Amino acid sequence: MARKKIALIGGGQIGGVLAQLIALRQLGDVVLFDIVEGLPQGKSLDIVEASRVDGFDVNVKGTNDYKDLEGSDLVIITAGLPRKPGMSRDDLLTVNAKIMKSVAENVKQFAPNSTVIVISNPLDAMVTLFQKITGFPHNRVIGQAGVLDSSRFSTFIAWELGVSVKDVNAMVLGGHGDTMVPIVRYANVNGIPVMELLERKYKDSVKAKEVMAAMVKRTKMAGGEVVELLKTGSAFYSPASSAIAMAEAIIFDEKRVLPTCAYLQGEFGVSGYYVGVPTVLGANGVETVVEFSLDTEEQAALDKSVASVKELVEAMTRLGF
Ligand code: A3D
Repeated sequence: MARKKIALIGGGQIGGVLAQLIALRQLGDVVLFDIVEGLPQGKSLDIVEASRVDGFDVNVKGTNDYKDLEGSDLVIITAGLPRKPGMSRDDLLTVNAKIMKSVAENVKQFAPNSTVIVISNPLDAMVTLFQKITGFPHNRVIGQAGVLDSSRFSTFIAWELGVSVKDVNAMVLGGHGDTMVPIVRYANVNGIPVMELLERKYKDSVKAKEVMAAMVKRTKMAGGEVVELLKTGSAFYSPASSAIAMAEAIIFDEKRVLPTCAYLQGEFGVSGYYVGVPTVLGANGVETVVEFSLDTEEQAALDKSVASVKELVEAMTRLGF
């Protein structure tokens, strides 16, 4: 079987980690694109020069030429500015929409058959814009956010309960902003509801609810927490790992059920917008949106999150994108 060709648009913090992870896991040959001359070439050379040590056998090519994307099976986009302390993701809208427009036009021209994972923020708007410009089928244009937000939520639960994070299942839905919706009711440790475990731990249901509320709040603000600490950029290891999980599901046709920023056509009461929901990810990208019933509170929280996604998309349209 020929090796897959994976193009990474944006050779910054996330792009670099993505390239290294793809090489280490031998998922395919990598083309690392950036507009900054020397940056993708330097990072690619640095990664490849570890191939003997790490024992991987794939090519990693740095480029400033979109033509090198030709034949790409998968494209992962991180081009765009990250947040600085005090900024919201939405503050990046104008500058990153301009960047996404040029990226989309070039991906459309040079990698028309690729499946695309967008990571650039504000995520829901950037995925929407990319799809609008390329006209690629919605199942082949998706965004990474929910895998990371869910992993953050799971990490906090594991710390709180003193259990392996590998046994925690917790999901975050909605837009990738402060209104995201961690689903508490279905959060579990190997099938055991997290709320029951918290109630047993504290022998007090009010305290258990407070502890959960704090974890939910920390999850929603987790990106900002890292930004405040780093001061010069945003999270990059965990977003890269999260996109790799999605890429593997697509490359190996795994049919994994992962929260994905996917285009909705009536599911969860939403039509015509990209929002984070559980999906089956396989060779065809989003193969199904996995619907399940939300209680009144969860649906209200999701509706609020969708409203903020709509606002963002409308703001983008007003800006002429
Ligand atoms: P950074 O290290 O600045 O890398 C971005 C790269 O994009 C830089 O190397 C730029 O030179 C490059 N770039 C700028 N304009 C263009 C262009 N027109 N074409 C190609 N490349 C260009 O940022 P980062 O890697 O830390 O973050 C990248 C994006 O991901 C930002 O928008 C972040 O906000 C976003 N992000 C998303 C998540 C999610 O979970 C959705 C998490 C963390 C960061």
